[in-house]
Amino acid sequence: RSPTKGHDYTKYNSWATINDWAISISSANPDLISRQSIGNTYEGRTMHLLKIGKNTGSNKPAVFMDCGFHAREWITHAFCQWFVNEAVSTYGSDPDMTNLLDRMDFFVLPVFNIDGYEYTWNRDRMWRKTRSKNSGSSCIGTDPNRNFNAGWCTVGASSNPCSDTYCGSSPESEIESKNLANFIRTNKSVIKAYLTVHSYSQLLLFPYSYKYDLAAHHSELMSVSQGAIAALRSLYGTKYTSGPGAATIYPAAGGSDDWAYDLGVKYSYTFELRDEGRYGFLLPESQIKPTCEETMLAVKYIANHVLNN
Ligand code: ING
Ligand code: ZN
Repeated sequence: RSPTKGHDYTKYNSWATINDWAISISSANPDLISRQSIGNTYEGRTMHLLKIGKNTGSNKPAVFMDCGFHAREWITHAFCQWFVNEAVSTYGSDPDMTNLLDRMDFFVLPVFNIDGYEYTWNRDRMWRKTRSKNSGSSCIGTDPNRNFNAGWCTVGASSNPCSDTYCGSSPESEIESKNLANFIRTNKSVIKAYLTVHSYSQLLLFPYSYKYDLAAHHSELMSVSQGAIAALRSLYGTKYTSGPGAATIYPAAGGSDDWAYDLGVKYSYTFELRDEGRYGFLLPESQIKPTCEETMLAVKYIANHVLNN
C-alpha cells in the first residue's frame, strides 16, 4: 500500500491531508475499500464516506461510524483514520478482523463537520459547531449533535444561535446532518449499528439522551457496552463508564445516536474518548496511538456482537 505509506496516524492531520489519505488508501485497497460522496458541507467540501469490507457481491450487515461531529475533538478524527488503516492492515492476518470484513461492511465517515475542523486548524482551536450562517444573528454555526430529530431542542440544547449547543432552526437544518440522515435512512435495511465518536470523558453512551426513559433494548445495550469497555480496558487499564446518555453525562436532545435508535438502528452508541479532563480536547499526540489501539478493541467487540446476533 505504498500510496499511504507516508501517512502519519500518530499525528493530528489537517482536512487536506485526511482527504488525500482517503483517496490513496481507497485506491490502494480496491478489494476492501470503496469511496462515495454523501453530499457537500455548507462551505462546499465533499463528505466522503469509506465502505470497508470484502466485496462479496451480496448484501452484508453494516456498521456505520462517524468521527469529527465536533470540530475541536481532534482525537476522534485520528481514530477514524486509525480504524480504516487497522482494518486493511490486519485483514488476512488477524482472524477476528478477517471474519468481520468477510461478513460485514463498515461505513466510515472520517470527518463529519469538515468546515468546523478547518476552522479549528486556521482560526479557533476550540470551535465546536458547524460554520453555517444564522439569519438574524451575527453568530455562526449550529451544534450538529443537537440538530437531529430526537426530542429536538427540548432539553440540554439552546435556541440561541450564539450558544455552543444551538439546536439550529429546525431538525436537520444543517446540510451535514441532512446528508448523514439521508444516507442512514436510505441504507437502514443494512445498517445494524451506528457509532458516533466524540471526546472527551471516557464514556460509552447509548439511548436515551433526550429523555430519562430506558430504551426498549436497554439490557442488551448495557451488556454490550460493558463488554466493550472491558475489552478497551484490558489493553492499558483505561477506565470507561457506560450507560444511557441522560443519566450518565447529561440530558441533551437532538443527538444523532438517539435519532438513529428511534429510526430502528438498535446498536446505537456514542463514544467519548480520552481523557477525563487533564488535557481535554487538547489531547497530546503521544496519546493518539494508545487511545486508538484501545478503542479498536471496543469497536471490534460491538461489531462481533452485531454479527452474532
Ligand atoms: N458530548 C456529547 C454532546 O454532544 C451527547 C454528549 C451524546 C449528547 C449523545 C447527546 C447525545 O454534548 C460531547 N463531548 O460532544
Ligand atoms: Zn462532541
